[in-house]
Amino acid sequence: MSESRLILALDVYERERALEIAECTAEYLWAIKINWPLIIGSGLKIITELKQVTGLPIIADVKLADIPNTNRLIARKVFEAGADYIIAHGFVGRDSVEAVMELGETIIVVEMSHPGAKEFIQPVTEGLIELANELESFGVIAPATRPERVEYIRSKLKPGIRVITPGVGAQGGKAEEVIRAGADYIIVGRSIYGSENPRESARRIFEEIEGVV
Ligand code: O7M
Repeated sequence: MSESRLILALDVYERERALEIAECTAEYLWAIKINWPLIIGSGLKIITELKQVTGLPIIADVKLADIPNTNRLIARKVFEAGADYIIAHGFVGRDSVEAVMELGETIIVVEMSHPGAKEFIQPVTEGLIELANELESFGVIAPATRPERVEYIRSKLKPGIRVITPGVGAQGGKAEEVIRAGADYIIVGRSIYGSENPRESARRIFEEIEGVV
């Protein structure tokens, strides 16, 4: 089996449910992304538990968007809890992002997947791509709902900076299409954890993108 390019967005509240879904889908995943719903519902200790159960990297999607000191205070606790990657907003400025990057691998949001992203974020995507290039972040977040934007963002990014794309499935993005557009990884939440058979759903998406170049 080739290395997976699928990231599970584990947006449930309950610890037991999270661990159960993580364990049964792990075989088809590259990493698990946790967001505020799971952190609020189960606490930061869920990171260690997920790692123990799956052995996978954990991406903490806390979307940091504060002054450097506050970003640093939050990021420190999240990395101490075992997160391998953290997600930060770039629009707050270089100093805020740098404060996070000093502590660990960082993924910068350069454009979002929802319709409202066109109002304020898309107009500044260009500058956010430049920021990611200058700081050489681990990766960026780009919208799977707009494959043409993924292609554009990929074309402007330094090689080696990963393009990570949420919005597949529930938000309308198509896994294979967005990988063809240049995404390194896709993020899928509801279409896996909300399905009747999360393992089977993860397997189907894994197979859909396996081998796509
Ligand atoms: O597949 P879904 O729609 O159920 O879940 C998508 C996940 O990706 C969910 O955790 C969102 O918070 C996240 N996400 C987006 O959907 N759109 C974005 O533009 C950005 C993110 C994200 O992961 O940001 C880092």
